[in-house]
Amino acid sequence: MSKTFNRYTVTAALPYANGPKHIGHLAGAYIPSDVYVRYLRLCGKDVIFVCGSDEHGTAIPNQALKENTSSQAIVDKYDALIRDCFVKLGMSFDIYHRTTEPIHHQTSQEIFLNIYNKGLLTEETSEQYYDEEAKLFLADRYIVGTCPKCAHTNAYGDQCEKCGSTLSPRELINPRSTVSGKTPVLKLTKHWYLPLENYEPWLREWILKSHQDDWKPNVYGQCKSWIEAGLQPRAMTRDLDWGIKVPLPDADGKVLYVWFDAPIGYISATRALFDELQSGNIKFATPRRDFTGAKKDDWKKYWQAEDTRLIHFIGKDNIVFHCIIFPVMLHATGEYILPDNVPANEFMNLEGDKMSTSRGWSIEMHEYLQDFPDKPDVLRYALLTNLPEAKDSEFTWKDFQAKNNNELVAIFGNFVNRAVVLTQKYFDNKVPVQGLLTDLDKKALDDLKAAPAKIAASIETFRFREATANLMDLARVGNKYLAETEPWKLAKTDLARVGTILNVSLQIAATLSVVAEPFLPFTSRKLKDMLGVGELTWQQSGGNNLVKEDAPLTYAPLLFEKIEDVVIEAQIKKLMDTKNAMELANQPVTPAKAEVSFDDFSKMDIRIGIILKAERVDKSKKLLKLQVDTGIDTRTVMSGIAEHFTPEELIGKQVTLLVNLAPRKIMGVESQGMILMASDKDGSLKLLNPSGEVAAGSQVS
Ligand code: B3M
Ligand code: ZN
Repeated sequence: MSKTFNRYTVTAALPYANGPKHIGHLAGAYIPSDVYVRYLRLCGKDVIFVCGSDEHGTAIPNQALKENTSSQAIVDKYDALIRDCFVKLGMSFDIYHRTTEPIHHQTSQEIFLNIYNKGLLTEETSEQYYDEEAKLFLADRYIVGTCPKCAHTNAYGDQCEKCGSTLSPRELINPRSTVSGKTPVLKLTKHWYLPLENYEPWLREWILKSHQDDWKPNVYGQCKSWIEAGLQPRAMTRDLDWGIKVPLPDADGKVLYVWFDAPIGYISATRALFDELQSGNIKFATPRRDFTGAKKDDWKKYWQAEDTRLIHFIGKDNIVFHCIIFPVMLHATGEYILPDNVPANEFMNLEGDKMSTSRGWSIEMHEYLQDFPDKPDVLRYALLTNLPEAKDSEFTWKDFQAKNNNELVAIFGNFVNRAVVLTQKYFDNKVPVQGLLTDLDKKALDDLKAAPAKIAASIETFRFREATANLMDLARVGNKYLAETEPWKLAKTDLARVGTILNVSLQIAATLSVVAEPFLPFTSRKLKDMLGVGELTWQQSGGNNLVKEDAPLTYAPLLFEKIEDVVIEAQIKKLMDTKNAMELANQPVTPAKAEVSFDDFSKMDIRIGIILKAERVDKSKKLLKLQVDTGIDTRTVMSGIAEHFTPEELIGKQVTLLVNLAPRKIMGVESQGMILMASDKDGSLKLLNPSGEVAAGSQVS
């Protein structure tokens, strides 16, 4: 017997405000959760949708180091960027909060003390990795090393991004500090641990027994393997100066582990929502429904009432935190409900490789919006039809183009456009009389009637790819109906019949405007305005009288436009260029050569010369034959720079050259010296010339 729920709390993983977020994050947690909540709202459910920036953890100070700024500046910058992108991509949170807000610190410390005062945390002094040069204990993300499971050489202290294994720093082989690069030492420090092992029987009951059928196999499976592997105590505090202070007297220099405070961010965001709604002092709330009469303490209904359904939307790398650690924390307090489902998605890859901002192999949300500002729904649709719901999936720009051109334009847009344009042409832009229905009309209306329930069934079971396909199937019904009835051919002979066909078509379009809203909110808005149907509920969709006879239609441009090959080719080139640039930037610098003595160095006679002549060398792609005025004499020097400079551009240039290098024959020509060049990471060669004009023969020392 499934439980009856009277309200919903839906959360989407709080993205770290440590940098831009890419479209893979959208496919993981954000688009699915938005579809789900928008659907619940259309069904009139009491639902809140919370998210916000995750602003603690080592990812933030790490980025601050890279950008040579403060952690606060980093979270301010990226919280704003991510927040803006979510708005432009139609994420309909009721609040997008921040974990640096005081109410979050307060809520996190309350929950920590609740568990601590119950004696449910264990205190342990143990050896942790310490960076002697940076003078700081190294939290998980500050340590990298070789993964013991897959030998990936840059695995983090808590997780290997390559094989997804959850690790502890001591498991890493050849650990090194990401701060100083040095090998860390072990140093004693005290922390407070959540003894997960004590909750194994309870977790077996709560997850393995009662959620065996309703949690997705990928989620259930990961939880099962975690529990079967034997749960370990997990430190809930860290030696860091960025984070929420541990509210205990003997905890100077210690903060709450980010994965202790971050999930509490959902609760503090809910508290902030009702604080703001009740006070009217709106700072982060963007209420998407009528919250009239909301009271400050209403947040408790959404987190402490057993008839509330709590659903966490996340990516697979967050499963253990949302299904094991956070539920244990909530259970330990004895005051909170537990997630009823955690429909985590796997990863979305990009053009055959794992998406990664740091490797330059990603499509950042803000970059997409810069290039396609008027196409948020196209991205939503392309992602929805490729969601990694059961296994990793793939985004390719070609597929993005195909989904837009072959489905959104050719089916959805084409159907609506023909129905509206023909109504405009033959019926003065007013909904025609429906009149007598043929079997074909009735079939179309039967398919229409059945569509919302099919889409709903998929959404209710978190199968959003299938739900999106069911949505497009309704547009196909309309498209096929027009193709079979060909009203444009009947206008001269049977206008009444044309009217019936267009009326039925507009009924289909009206339902599309409702059931498309969770998936394509911007298109849905345009369609509703075009048809003048107002705000219909999910229950009203599928009906045969949503658009009233003689009601006026509002003209609107095409819902979707074709995307040309040249646009896609430019995106693919941009992706390759970014990746290449990142690879170069991340290329390690050539290590220094063995030490030489000053005497060794002083034997070299390095001068500034001027190139008088330059010519290509037959049968050689690389060589140029140069005549160089060395100030001492004019001599011939052969140099492998033909692929980097034309002879013409070298004439008159000052160069740095080693004049006492023993002469040697190159391609039959005696070369008397060597031009010194800088070889850049991308393999290009740059001349070394003085910062100002100097006489030929000037010595370099
Ligand atoms: N900040 C997301 C991540 O792993 C992490 C989620 C927190 S949800 C409480 O990037
Ligand atoms: Zn690994």
